[in-house]
Amino acid sequence: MKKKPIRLIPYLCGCGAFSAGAEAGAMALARAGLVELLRGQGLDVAWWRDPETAEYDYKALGLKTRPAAASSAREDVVYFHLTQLAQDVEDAVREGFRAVTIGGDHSMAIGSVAGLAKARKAAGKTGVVWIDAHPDIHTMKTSRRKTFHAVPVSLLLGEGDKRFAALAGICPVLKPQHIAYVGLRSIDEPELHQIARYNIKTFTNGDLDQFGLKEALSQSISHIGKGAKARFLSLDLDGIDPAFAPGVGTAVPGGIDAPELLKLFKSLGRKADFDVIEITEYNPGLDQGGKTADLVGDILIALLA
Ligand SMILES: [Mn+2]
Repeated sequence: MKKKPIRLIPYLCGCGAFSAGAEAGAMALARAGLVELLRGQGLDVAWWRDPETAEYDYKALGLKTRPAAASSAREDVVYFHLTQLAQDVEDAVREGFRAVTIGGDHSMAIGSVAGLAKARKAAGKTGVVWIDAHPDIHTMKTSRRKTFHAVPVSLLLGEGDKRFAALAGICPVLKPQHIAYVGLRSIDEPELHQIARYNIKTFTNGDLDQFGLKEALSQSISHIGKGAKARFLSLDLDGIDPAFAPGVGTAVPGGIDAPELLKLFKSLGRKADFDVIEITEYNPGLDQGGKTADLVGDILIALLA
C-alpha cells in the first residue's frame, strides 16, 4: 500500500505554558533540517505553514509582549493558534495526508485532536495514546497557574470553557474509554481524581517497570482503538527521560528510555499507523547541543519511514 504523503503542521504557540520557549520549537526543528532529514528517508513530506516565516505566538495577534499568565489576552493567543491548528489538521486529513503536528506547548492537543475528530466524523470515537510525564487533565479551577497545557484532556472530554471544549464545533471530542496514558510520573492530586472518575487506562512509569514499555504500548494501542474510527498519538517529549530529551519546559527525572521507545515504534508496523501524530513541548532554548531535536527526527523516522 502506498504511503500517504505527510504534512508537518506547526503550532507556533507557547502561551499555553507558564514559561515561554515552546513557541519556537517548530522553527528550531525546521532550521535543524527536519524535512530534509525525513526526505532522506524517502518520505514525501513538507511543512504546511513555514515555521521560519509565519508570525508566531503573541506576535500573530499584533501584540508587542507576551501577555501575563492567566490573562484574557493570553487566552486569546492560545485560542487563535488552536483554531488555526484544528482547521489545518482537519484539512490535511480530509485531503488524504498523514498529519504530524509539531509544537509548541501541549495545549495544542485541544486543536490537533479536534481537527482529526471533525475530519473523520469521529467525535467520541477518536482514540488517543498520550505519552507524557503528566496527565494534563487539570481543570482551570485546579491548575495552579491556570495554564492551557495543564488542561487539554479535560477540555477534550467536554469539561470546561466551551469556547475551547467545542473548539471545532464538536463536544465532547473524546470519550474516556478511548484514551490511554503511558509514562506518567508527575500526577497532581486533582488529576488523580479525574483519572479515577473517568476511569482512564493508565500506565505510570512504575507500571512500565513492571509490565515493560512494549506491553504497555501495545495494550494502549489496542485499548484506544476499540470501537474508534480514528487514532491519534500525542507524544509529549517530557514523557521521555530528560537524559535523552532535555529540551522540554517541565522536565521530570526518570522517564521512558529513548532507544527502547525508538525500537518499539519501528517494530509496531501497521499498529503505529496513527492518523495524526503530535510531537509537543519541544523547547529549543533548553535543548543541549540539539540532542532533543535529533531525537524528534529519530522518532518521526521510526514512526513513519
Ligand atoms: Mn503534556
